[in-house]
Amino acid sequence: MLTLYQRTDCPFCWKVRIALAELDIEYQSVDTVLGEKHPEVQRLSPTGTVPVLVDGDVVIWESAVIFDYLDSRYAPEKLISRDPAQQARERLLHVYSDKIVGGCLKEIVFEKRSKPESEWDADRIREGENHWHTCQTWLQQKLGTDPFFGARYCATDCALAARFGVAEAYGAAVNMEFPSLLQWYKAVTERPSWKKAYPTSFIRSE
Ligand SMILES: N[C@@H](CCC(=O)N[C@@H](CS)C(=O)NCC(=O)O)C(=O)O
Repeated sequence: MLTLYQRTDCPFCWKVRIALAELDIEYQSVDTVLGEKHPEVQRLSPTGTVPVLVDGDVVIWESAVIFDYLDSRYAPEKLISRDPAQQARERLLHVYSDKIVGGCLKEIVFEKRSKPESEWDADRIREGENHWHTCQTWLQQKLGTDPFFGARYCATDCALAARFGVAEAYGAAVNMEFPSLLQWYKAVTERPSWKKAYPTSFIRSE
């Protein structure tokens, strides 16, 4: 059986769990906690980060490569298009999700989870929210009137669903200002994979 080393609220781990659920792949989970130098993760991964997927003697410590592996090993073309131009479009949006969306949400999440509300840096949160607004404007334009970010539900939808889920959990949920994104979020959260992969908890300051 596959083993996923992960942290429940980590968006990189969350998107992998969504993909595993979408592909109906069974796995066992080894949960780590924030800041912990989990000995197995340190041994398996040169970056020391989660997620790490172990499948027999195959060890993968980078989420994008986990998606590639799951696709070619277990479910070809289910989450990754084989059309070169379409695949490139989907991959770029996936990179945007990891780097740009991840970057601005980090400002909000790190601030809100690290200290009590009375000590939050309002300027930092506002800056993150403004940046998040810009991201949503850009993403809505990319989505247009399509139901999903790929030609059909794809790896990018898994990645963005987890990011939007983090935003929601930290008070920055998509709203009526972005009707197409809202409709997309409703569609991805109604899929069985959403419930199966949803984090067991989010970090909050005492
Ligand atoms: N590029 C990596 C990024 C993974 C990453 O940054 N994981 C974070 C959690 S969200 C991590 O493990 N940080 C170290 C820690 O939590 O101790 C990937 O896509 O897998």
